[in-house]
Amino acid sequence: PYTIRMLRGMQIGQNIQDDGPQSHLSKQGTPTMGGILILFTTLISTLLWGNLSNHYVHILLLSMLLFGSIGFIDDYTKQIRKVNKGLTAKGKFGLQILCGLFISYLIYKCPDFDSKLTIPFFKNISPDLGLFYIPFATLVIVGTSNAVNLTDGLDGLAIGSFIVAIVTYMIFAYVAGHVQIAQYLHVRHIANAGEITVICGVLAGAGLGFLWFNAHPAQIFMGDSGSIPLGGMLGVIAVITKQEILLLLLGGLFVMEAMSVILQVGYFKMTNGSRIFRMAPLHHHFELKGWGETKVVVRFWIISIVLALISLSTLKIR
Ligand code: 57M
Repeated sequence: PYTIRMLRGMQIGQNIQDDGPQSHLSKQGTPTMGGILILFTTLISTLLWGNLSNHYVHILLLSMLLFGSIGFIDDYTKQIRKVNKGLTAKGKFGLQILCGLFISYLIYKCPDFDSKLTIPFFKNISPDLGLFYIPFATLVIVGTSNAVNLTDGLDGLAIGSFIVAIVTYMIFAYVAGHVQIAQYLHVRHIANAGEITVICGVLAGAGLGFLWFNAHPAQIFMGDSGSIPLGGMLGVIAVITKQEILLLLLGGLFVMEAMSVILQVGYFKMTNGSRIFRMAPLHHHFELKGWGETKVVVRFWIISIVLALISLSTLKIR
């Protein structure tokens, strides 16, 4: 509440564009950049509970810092300096790719890391990408960062689905980092990856704390300072735990939202103005069909939970 009051006092409030669903106009001025609070909490808890000599912990904290800075610069220019509309789309994407490449290179260079892929439901197929692992991991990290950002358009939607995904990865990280359990489940053992469990737990806790205030009607939005680093970290965790392909299924909701934008924009350009959906990203389509905001959010959470349960089943069904 203190931060919300402070942001209000500093007039860091969301400017609602009038081309979106009309129901969003009442959200004008809602304090934003709450993501900083999530990142700060994550940092403090990781420093308290994480093993600070673990290189995967270093990489994740660095990812948070790099992607958090991109989101912060965008929010800062939009919300505080109010000089322009934030970073240009190309500028933001370029910075994300640079950070993604750097982080992927660091992961690739970790002594206990290999460039083989895990294919969900198939335990005997694991193609080795070699050096191509770096662009592949960059695609996963940058794609996830953008997909979570696009999903962040309704109260509680992005953070709720993020918590579901991160709790699932918490289980995968524990399994991959535990020699006996990994062996028993025929999952690739990744030495030192068990420590990622702590960061997943921390992110889930910080996310729940944020959701308390972001639940409809939201008292605060996370802003790009939240959605870009949270998505980036989710991608990095998928890469470190060697469950990158699984993210397509586990994060299926984020994929669906991003695909709806790609399809809508592509079709819009091809046909000079026709649309597949009433509005993209997909959550706006259902809002314009008359579903209430909470109905869309809760139903999308249900989809996330079902996808998480199917993803967990890959631990045994393979
Ligand atoms: C993120 N940001 C929200 C908030 C949040 C290419 C195009 C599809 C891009 C896309 C886009 O800009 N996406 C980026 C969407 C915004 O939320 C802020 O942004 C942060 C996340 N980055 O934390 O600070 C609005 O979302 C609502 N919101 C909530 N509760 C929350 O907890 O209600 C957010 C968090 C907030 C608030 O209203 O203001 C956003 O939607 O702008 N663009 C779009 O998404 C636009 N779509 C569009 O133009 N579709 C076109 C096609 C052809 C491109 C179409 O389908 O016809 C929509 N967004 C807006 N207006 N503002 C629709 C039109």
